[in-house]
Formats: sequence, C-alpha cells, structure tokens
Amino acid sequence: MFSIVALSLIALSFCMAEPLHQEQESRINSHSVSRREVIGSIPFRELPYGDICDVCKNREPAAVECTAPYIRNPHSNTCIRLVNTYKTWEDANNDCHANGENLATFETLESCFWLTNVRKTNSDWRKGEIWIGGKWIDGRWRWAGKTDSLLDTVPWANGQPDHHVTGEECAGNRESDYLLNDFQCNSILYYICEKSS
Ligand SMILES: [Ca+2]
Repeated sequence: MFSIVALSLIALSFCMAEPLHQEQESRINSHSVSRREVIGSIPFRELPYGDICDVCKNREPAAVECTAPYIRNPHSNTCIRLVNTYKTWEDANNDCHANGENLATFETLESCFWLTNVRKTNSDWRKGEIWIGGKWIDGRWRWAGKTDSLLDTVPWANGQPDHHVTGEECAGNRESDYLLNDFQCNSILYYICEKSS
C-alpha cells in the first residue's frame, strides 16, 4: 500500500513539473535546441536559468578571426589562405603542416560552393588549378587530415573523378569551372592551407 502511494506521488510530481519560462522557450527555439537536448537527464527545475545560454553558446562557437592573407570559411569556421606557389600535392601538404596547417577541407556542398564563389569573385583566387585536402586513400575519397571524413557530398566537375581510368588520386579545384577534379598527385598546382584559429 505504501509503495502504491509513493509511486502515485512520484508520478504526480512528474506531471506537475514546471513548464519552461516563455523566454527560455524562445531561446531554445531560436537556437534550434530541443527541450530534451537542453535539459538532458536533469529535471529542468534543477537547471539554473543561465545554463541554457551556456548550452547555446557551446553550440555556436565564436567565429574565428582571420587576418590577411587568411580569409574565414564560415562553413568550417576556419581560416584559409591561397598559396601561389606550384607544388605537388604531397609537397603542398607538407608545406601546410610545416606551418601548423593542413591542406584545406571543404566537407559540405555549401562549403565547396562557397569556395567556388570566392574564386569567381576574387581576382587573387581566380587563376590556376588549386590543391585541396582530398585524396584517394584505402579505396575511398577522403579528407587527408581526417581520414574518416569522405568526399561524398562535394561538387565534382562533370565526368569527374575519373581516377579509375587515369590514375589521378589527388583532389583539386580546377580553373575552368571552379569545381572539383582529380589530378595526378605529382602535378604541380597552387594550394590552399587551412588553420582552425
Ligand atoms: Ca580527373
């Protein structure tokens, strides 16, 4: 009998949990954060009001500041720079690493098309074929600095990649349409280095 009463009281307490304050609801909605994500396993009544803003801040890290010659890729929140020196893919990658960077990655369609637009609208970026960090590794196209990340959602140029015919196993952004092409890795191209801060 006692346990039935206790269970009933617990259930009643759960049902009477305080609703979210209206302003808190709007903060959650404006940041596309669900009530469950904000609260997690902690009863909301035990969550200090200010913690919601901390959660939101953690989900939207501050934009990194990129000073020339770097520009900020808003899709990856990283700084990239174009290097107008001709190198093979491997030498370009090594040069980026020597400066604490990696050959740049553009992991989403939006990020790739952002680069396309940068090249179309910025005379400094318009000329030449340019190495980026994509490489044929273990039978898949991968971002070399993060080999678990695949080039599955990138805008390859029409008919590309054709490495299975040509043996081209390194990815670049080509000059003719600013889309991706696979090149012979020992080709000498310009390249883009990237750093996270
Ligand atoms: Ca090709």
